[in-house]
Amino acid sequence: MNNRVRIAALAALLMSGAAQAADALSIDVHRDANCGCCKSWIKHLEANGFTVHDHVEPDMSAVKQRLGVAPRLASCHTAVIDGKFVEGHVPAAQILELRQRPDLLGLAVPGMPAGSPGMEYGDARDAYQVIGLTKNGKDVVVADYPAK
Ligand SMILES: [Cu+2]
Repeated sequence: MNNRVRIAALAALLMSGAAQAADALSIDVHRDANCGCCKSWIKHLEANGFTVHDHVEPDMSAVKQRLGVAPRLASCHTAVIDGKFVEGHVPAAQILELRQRPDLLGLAVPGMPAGSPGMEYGDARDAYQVIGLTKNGKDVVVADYPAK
């Protein structure tokens, strides 16, 4: 390889790295048209540096089925990042953690617990857990938020 080719190859490598970093936090959110708490969760993601692609869906249960969200894990909106699902009001911190967990197909906060991101009612918080679905179909606790 002569120097010019080497420099061009290096530049291409650096640029692809930069492009990856730039869209690394890109996330697709699927939701019903009139879901207010879904919009609040989107604001939480944007405040934490995510670029959100918002998709209004006519049939969320079909979306959940297509994305492999088990009914026991279901909530309102369903997001997708890196080909993995993020179901319900999952905090940004665990979405970042999901990217380091090749064992997981996705994350969920089942139901709509008060005090989770996008479900704020003053300072009140229900106890809730962030559940990971493993490739073996098992639920594991990824984070535990106590009531307050
Ligand atoms: Cu909700």
